[in-house]
Amino acid sequence: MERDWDTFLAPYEQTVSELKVKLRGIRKQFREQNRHVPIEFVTGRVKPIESIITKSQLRHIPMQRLEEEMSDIAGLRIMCQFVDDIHQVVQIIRNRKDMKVIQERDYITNKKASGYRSYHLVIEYPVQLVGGEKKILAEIQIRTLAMNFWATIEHSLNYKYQGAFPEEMSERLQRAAEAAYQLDEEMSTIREEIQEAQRLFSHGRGKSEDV
Ligand code: 0O2
Repeated sequence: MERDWDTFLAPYEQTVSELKVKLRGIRKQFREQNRHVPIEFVTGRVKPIESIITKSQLRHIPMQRLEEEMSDIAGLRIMCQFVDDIHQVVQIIRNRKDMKVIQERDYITNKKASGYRSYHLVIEYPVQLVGGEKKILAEIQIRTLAMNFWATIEHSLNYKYQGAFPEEMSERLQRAAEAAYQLDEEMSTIREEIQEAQRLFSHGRGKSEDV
């Protein structure tokens, strides 16, 4: 039987819209409190129908099991300035009462063979529909701007090569991923040194500020 995709995807559309508002709300709260904002920006999308079908065939997921077995139909991405911010955002999400973390994948400590780095959370989000509550799975990818820069370009190149990079190209991409990671490390070190200098400076003046 033909699937009614509009009806199937409607709760996912609602989930992505609500989560974008909520995650952007975290950013606003930090700004209002004059604290360092751990979230740079948030994006979200519902997986296109063709991608759902392709992934279900690749992973042998039966169409009637999509809700339970495909956790990234609703997808959110949170971009951060620093690696430390990622851990702070993960903790904020773990503490929330309006969503439940059901899986965590740390591709920062354990990068993928491609060189990909990101922190992935699968959450269960109760969306309120006219017919009652429905629990929707959503994937939240949390990464630095440098990780996002690499992943965005690698993803579009991958699409052009249909996943079959020549060996030399994948080695160069892995090196580029490492360079992006080194950049993150260096930015964190610079930030720590600035924070330390501020602490020493404000010590005498009885003031402290968040970098
Ligand atoms: P799209 O177009 O982003 O939606 P598995 O791969 O089996 O370990 P699974 O279920 O695919 O597990 O989840 P995983 O690996 O935690 O997350 C998959 C998503 O992470 C991908 O979604 C990408 O968004 C991202 N991702 C994972 N590996 C890479 C990579 O090597 N390069 C880039 N650029 N992104 C990656 P989709 O559905 O593949 O694609």
